[in-house]
Amino acid sequence: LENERTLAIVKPDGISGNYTISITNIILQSGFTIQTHLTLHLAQDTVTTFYAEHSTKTFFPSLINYMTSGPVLIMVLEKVNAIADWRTLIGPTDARKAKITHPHSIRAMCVEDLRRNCVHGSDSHESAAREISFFFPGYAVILDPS
Ligand code: YYY
Ligand code: MG
Repeated sequence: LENERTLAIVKPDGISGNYTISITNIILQSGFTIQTHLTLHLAQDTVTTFYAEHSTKTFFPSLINYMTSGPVLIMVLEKVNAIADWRTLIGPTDARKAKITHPHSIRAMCVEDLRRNCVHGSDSHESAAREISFFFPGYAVILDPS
């Protein structure tokens, strides 16, 4: 089994709610390594491009507002099966549902809300490849075989 990488983001409500340390502890205790990280206050253009797949959705303006409302912590996580395992750890998109169906998930721990759901995770190999290189050019989703 090969290591793979995924992109994780602690969103503005995760930072302002002081969940960063709890979240990074969960990440490390779950066997991920943090390959690189960056704290940024994202610009509207950056979020618009990052979430381009959602540009036609009714929630898009509120998503842009939310993601530009404060700094975020962006990380590249690595382990075997990183992409699926990080999605499992964060839980369902709607944190109100996460509290019921996935009470130990990160989203259930942090939030009450559908829109402000505390964390991001790449949803597929293709997304992870695109999202990692979007913020960290030179970092690949899979390590070079050597
Ligand atoms: O991948 P994930 O973050 O779980 O959900 P997406 O369907 O990709 O939506 C991205 C982001 O948009 C979500 O984390 C919250 C927000 N959002 C929303 O505000 N309202 C919705 N009905 C669906 C998603
Ligand atoms: Mg998504």
